[in-house]
Amino acid sequence: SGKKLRVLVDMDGVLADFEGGFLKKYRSRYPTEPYINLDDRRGFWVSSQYGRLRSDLCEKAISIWESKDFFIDLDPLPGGVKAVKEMAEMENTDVFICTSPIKHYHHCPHEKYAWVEKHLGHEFLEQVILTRDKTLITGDILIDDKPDILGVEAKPTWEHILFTACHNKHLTVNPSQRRLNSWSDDWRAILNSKRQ
Ligand code: DGP
Repeated sequence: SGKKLRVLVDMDGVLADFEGGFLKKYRSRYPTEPYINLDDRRGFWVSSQYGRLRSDLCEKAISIWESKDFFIDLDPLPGGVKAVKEMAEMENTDVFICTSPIKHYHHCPHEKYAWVEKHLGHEFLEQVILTRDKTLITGDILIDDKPDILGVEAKPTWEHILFTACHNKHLTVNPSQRRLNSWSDDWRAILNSKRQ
């Protein structure tokens, strides 16, 4: 009964393994440079933490995700593709992939569509929302690993569900903020809690 539930699902760090893909390509391109193990990642911005390690590593980190094939080569995170496909099949449920492309646009937007087509299927391209400001998008839930999702809209319609990632697992968030620890966690219960 009631209105359809609208679920917004982030891509990098939620469906696609940005952190793992980054570290693998960084170490392969810069085998003699220091790096940060995923267990030691702190803060959303990879380039900021690399810049604190050594200032020139900031731009070396950026060079990785600005390279061709970075985004298309990202592995799916465990259970994400299956969960999103199941969600899309649920009654009274609309699912959208809501992702912010990097501003170096030469490869990223194209490869994000290609990733969705490859892993979720051609029909799922209909569900893709590329935006740098997720507060403008209306929905009931936004599943995203970024702790602070800000934009021009001060009161977004969605409830942000923090998806646990290497960079946010140690964060003590606002006690009212709900988490999804992985795709093995009970995402169905979170969706059902928002239904009328
Ligand atoms: P989203 O997960 O949709 O909020 O998109 C954020 C994008 O930014 C995603 O592709 C990961 C990427 N990203 C991670 N760390 C950095 C960084 O230090 N600098 C920049 N420019 N982008 C980053």
